[in-house]
Amino acid sequence: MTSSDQTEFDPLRGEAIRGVVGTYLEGGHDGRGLRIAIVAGRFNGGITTRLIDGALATLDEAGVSRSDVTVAWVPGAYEIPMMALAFADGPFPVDAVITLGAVIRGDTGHYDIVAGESARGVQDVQLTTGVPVIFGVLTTNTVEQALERSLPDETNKGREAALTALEMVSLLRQRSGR
Ligand code: INI
Repeated sequence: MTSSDQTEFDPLRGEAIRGVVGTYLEGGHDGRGLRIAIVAGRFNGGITTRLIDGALATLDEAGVSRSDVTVAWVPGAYEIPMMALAFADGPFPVDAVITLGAVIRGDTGHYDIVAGESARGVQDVQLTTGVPVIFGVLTTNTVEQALERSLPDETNKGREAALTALEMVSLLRQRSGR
């Protein structure tokens, strides 16, 4: 048995738990009818664009209409929470916000501040508004690591962020009885 055998979620174990509790919730990935905002940092924009590509392809697969998707560029990861708040709490709130960015340690002396404040702000927005705001901001040591996490395949972190958005919307709707 490898360590990933032991650490990865096993659906069979999940089903066993479903059978022994009163209520068991799991989020789905049906995006039909959902309104989604993508807030992307222009800093390291070559990476961010690759993350947007991954997110859009995944939203397409899930049935989200492109006309229900808004993409907003902000200067960098530090500005992401402010724009996310505008989408989560504005006059026409979306169902979920996907934040995408790239903070690369090698390029910045204030890596910890930019990365940390971006993450903290995103969490603040989702907890204060109740709208899921997904943290798809890469925080890496090198450009190579950022490129590797934004490949045009199943491992793309923008794709992962989009799936997380769909799952959280689904879970929160089940919890609220919608
Ligand atoms: N913004 C990023 O998104 N990634 C970075 O790696 C980065 N670096 O290296 O500094 C970065 N800085 C800009 C920051 O997000 C703000 O836009 C800027 O500080 C103005 O508030």
